[in-house]
Amino acid sequence: MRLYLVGGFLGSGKTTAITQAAQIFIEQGKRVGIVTNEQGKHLVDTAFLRSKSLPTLEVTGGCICCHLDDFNERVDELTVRYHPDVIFAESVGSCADLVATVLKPLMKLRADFDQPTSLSVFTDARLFYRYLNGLELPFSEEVIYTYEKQLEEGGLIVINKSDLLDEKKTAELLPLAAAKYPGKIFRLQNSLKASQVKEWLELLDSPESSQPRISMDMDYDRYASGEKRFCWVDREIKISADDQEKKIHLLNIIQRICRKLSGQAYSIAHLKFLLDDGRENIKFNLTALDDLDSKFEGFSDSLRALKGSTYSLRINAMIEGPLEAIEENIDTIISSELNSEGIDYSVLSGFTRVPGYPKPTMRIGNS
Ligand SMILES: Nc1nc2c(ncn2[C@@H]2O[C@H](COP(=O)(O)OP(=O)(O)O)[C@@H](O)[C@H]2O)c(=O)[nH]1
Ligand SMILES: [Mg+2]
Repeated sequence: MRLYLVGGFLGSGKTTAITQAAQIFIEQGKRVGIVTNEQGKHLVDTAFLRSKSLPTLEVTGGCICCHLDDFNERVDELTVRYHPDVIFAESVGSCADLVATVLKPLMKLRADFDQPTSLSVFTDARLFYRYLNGLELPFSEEVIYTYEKQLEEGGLIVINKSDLLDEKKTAELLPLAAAKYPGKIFRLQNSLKASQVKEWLELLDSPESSQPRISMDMDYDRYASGEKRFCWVDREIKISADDQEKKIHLLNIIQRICRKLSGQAYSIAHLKFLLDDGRENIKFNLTALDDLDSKFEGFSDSLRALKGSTYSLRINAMIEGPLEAIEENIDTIISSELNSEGIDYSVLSGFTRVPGYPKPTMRIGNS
């Protein structure tokens, strides 16, 4: 059984690439299992992957590194239920130190994984460009420490969303990256394209794919101070919108929350919505560097395609900013938008947390 561990910053495109990759393997006749991982409890990604009939289990409420036993249990469960040939594991985007706390421990604990296991580190091309050029970044220094450490430990860095960077910037980026990180493999990728995701998989299975085996020096106090700046807010609501007119309020909720939390007091690591009518779903995902208006183009058309009368709306917000304000804004927008029109809704579940101090289950340094 082959493990593909996919790390990298929040919103960099890990789930998108895994979704494509899983479908590619399935078309090739392989059996696939996926483990998602977030700080929250009611994950948009899990619901999305399952809606595509991809066998998916999750580690929630913290990262794989600090919940390695849970991760192992999920892998065992996937093995018993689906007999996978390959497993994709996505780590929380605010997580680093995966070589020492996940890869090395798994090599020790699990005889059923083919060696070597692979680690890809994803980054949004636009964020990486800004970082390498010393331009202003949308997150605090504490959070950027984790981003830097993710890049440091990756042998293969997938510079994802390459389609969102113009040619001139792309041409500048690669030499800068090679100069700062000698020896690493950089791969420009548009994960919305299956052909490019297929090439990534081929690279991971090729001998030139460089796999990191060195545990980094990691300042856990600094890492923890970055983690603490994030707030996670989950909501899942059920809404009756039995005529087309009412659906506009679902769109308004998503749009208003995005606008509010794009304000100065916040940095959006990710803001994800999954709207499901029981048969089909649409996903909306905003990250700090996205232009909201252009992201919304097309989204209202997708909403029109949903035909149900009852919807569930799942919201996952991972945001740098004050927790109470984030929660209050989300809840106020939901209630004001729906109450003003007398639309029935109920809150199915909710969850809020600020990640705690990272305490890996097992950490293996360099011997
Ligand atoms: N244009 C473009 N968008 C992408 C690409 N990969 C992911 N996205 C979008 O980026 C957002 C975040 O992606 P997601 O896979 O959820 O990121 P994750 O948090 O790393 O799992 C989503 O809106 C995706 O559709 C890409 O290569 N190009
Ligand atoms: Mg994801």
